[in-house]
Amino acid sequence: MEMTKEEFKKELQQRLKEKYAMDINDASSQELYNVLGSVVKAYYSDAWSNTWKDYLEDGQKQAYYFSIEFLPGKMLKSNLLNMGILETVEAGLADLGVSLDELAQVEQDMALGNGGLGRLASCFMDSIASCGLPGNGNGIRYDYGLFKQRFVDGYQVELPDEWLRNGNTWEVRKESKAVDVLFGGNVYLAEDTDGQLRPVYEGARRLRAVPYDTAVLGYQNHLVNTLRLWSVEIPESEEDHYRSIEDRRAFEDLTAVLYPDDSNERGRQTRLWQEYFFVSAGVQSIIRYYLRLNKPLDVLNEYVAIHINDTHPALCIPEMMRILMDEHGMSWEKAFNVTVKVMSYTNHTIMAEALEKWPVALMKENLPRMYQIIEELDRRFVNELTICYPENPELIQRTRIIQNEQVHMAHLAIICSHSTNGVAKLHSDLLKEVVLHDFYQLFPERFNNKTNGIAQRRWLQLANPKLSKVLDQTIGTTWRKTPGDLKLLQNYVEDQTVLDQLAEAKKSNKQRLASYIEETTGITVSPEAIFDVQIKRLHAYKRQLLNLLHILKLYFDLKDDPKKVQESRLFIFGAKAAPSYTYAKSIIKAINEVANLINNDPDINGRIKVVFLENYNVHLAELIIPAADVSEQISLASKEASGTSNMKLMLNGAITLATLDGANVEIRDAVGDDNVVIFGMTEREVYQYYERQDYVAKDYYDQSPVLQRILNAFVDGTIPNIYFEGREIFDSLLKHNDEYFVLRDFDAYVKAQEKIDGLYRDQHHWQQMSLMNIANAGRFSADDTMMRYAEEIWHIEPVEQYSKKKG
Ligand code: RUG
Repeated sequence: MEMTKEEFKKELQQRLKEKYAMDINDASSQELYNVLGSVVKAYYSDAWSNTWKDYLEDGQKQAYYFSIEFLPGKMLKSNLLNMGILETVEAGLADLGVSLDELAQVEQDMALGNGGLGRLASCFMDSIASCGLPGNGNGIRYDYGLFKQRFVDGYQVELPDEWLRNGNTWEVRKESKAVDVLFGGNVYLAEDTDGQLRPVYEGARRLRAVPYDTAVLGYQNHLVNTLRLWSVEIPESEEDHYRSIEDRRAFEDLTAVLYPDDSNERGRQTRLWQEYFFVSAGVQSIIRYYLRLNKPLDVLNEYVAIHINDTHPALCIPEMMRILMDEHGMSWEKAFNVTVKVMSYTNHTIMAEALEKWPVALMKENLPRMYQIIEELDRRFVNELTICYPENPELIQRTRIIQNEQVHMAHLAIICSHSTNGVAKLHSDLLKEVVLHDFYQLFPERFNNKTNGIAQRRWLQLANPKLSKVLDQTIGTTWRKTPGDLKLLQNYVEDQTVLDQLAEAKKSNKQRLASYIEETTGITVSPEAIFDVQIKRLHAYKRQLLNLLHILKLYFDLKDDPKKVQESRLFIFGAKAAPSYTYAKSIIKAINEVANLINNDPDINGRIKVVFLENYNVHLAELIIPAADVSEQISLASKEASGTSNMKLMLNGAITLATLDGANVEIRDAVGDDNVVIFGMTEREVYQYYERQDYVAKDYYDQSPVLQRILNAFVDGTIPNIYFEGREIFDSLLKHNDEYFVLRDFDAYVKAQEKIDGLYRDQHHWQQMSLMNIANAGRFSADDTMMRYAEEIWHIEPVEQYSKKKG
């Protein structure tokens, strides 16, 4: 994949002529972007097909990462970076009078995910390829990605995300690889001509799953894996089955929209269909590919690993059983044995409401064969446990797959796979000790931790070229391939020149963000202020409300004493709320109204500003994160499984202000107590409250005039235009006893914020802390995380190593 600047320019101009019969000067940005995309694609196409062929010829074991969400963001620059031609292309375009940055803006963010879960899947895809690992993604090609968020009078309004409107340069439709997926109808077992019992389907709906493949380029290693996303179509042979256009539409819409909910999934038929659709299509295509290897199916696990990312793809298990038994005549025992060895599962939450369950009736009606297999899996599990633990029927009741007329997807995933992992040490411990304790006792060897990681190339090299340059000049360039080498930066903690350069890079990123804020919101902000950032989905447990209460405290303090010594602060929020989550939407409205109040109050004179940026997405994250001074990670301890914005912000030199939750604990361990600010209850204290049931939020209000003034502001008109929302928030804290202990942690949070203020005042020391954060962020590289999945769960090896062994 090599190319000189002149070759690139020639190729671009040639293709522009071929496609649009135009010269550079006449082409629109969209046209240029399309052509640039096709040039880039042509450059990696050989490597893509070679990777595929090599895997096949070598009989290489491959991992398949099944996820209902992928959130890759824009791909142009990351593809160029990974191909090693970012600078060549940038310079070539500049020669032609075109800015790469401007062209990159034309690309629509591929937002086929809600937040952390989907973004993690995409970071993993990048790292799998960059580590030379044979691994592919499998998901859904939604016609509409996560909704576009607009604020109208401070309220969140959701608009459709028509990301495919101008086509998608990166995907390749693979009609010949389509498979059929069956839904509904009746299934019964009947003897076939060979005497075997086989399922007979009556009245089932047959839909076609068509794959769209996207290349996933490894970082400068000539390896190109595949992200396969499935789209629904109606097979020609089935067209007569549709009585009306509306009837047909309902099926065609199966892959139309992403469910805009990241943790509280309501039981919906379409969602269940989506889950089965991409799982069935994916497993079928894996088996079809495997059969080309001419190996027996009972050693499938030596060639294939399937990863179930959260429970949404857990139907992989019965679907694999179905294919092995119904289509290939394997016995139940053998099929189960292989399936367990092939499958592994990651849990991403301990929140009970987010642990998926499907009503038996719904599953039976829509996926009758799946249900039959699940029922048998459950029956056999119960039988086995009854033999092993005859004295413990409660254990059986608690762990079985089908309970109270519901299918528990996490139970299915744990019982029928060989590995269950959490996504940060604390989270994995909680799974073992509390949430999945029964399963841990049954299958201790299956439980493990794999702390999340981030694609450091995107979040540092691409998002923060200024900092990257300082790093190159200071510690050389090896960190670009080996993020652990960022550690070398620690040697410069006393070097004022380096500290100044880091400060300069941060300032320039803050200026860039300040310009964006001014352009998009009209609010003028000073790059001198502390940029205090909370970017994540809006959810009560993440406690954006705690942040808001503190902002109000600062506001009232300054109103009372305009001379109060306090660093200027810019509070930046980015968050989408699920459209049906009214409480989260009320918090958005409240933040926006507080922002209006404070930003326009002449007494405050700009010393505090609050900006809620619309439509938080991957691209915006790339702009905000490099500019952040403070990283707000303030969820109630035990609730955030890991978090990943915490890692991205740390890597970009922000100081973490955090509770000991999720991966914050490991961030603290990595940088040491002196380089983070920790506050609030520990997860143990939270559990103690749950046990004693003695939290009384109102006591905190009654005893604190400060809290009284702040909370009253929500209902007494101090914060304007939030009559209903203010009451809802006020009541959630006092009448409904503050589910996420916001009031309990408030004082500690205020003190922690005061500490931040003091630390920032000493700029030299602040820069040292910032440096230590960058230097110690290497361990959160998704490359390392993926190597651990590869070695300990999937048992796959980097291709290089594999070839060496063969040689
Ligand atoms: O809430 C979690 C985050 O803590 C975590 O970092 C991320 C990736 O592991 O997954 C998020 N998550 C959890 N998204 N959806 C769920 C529940 O299904």
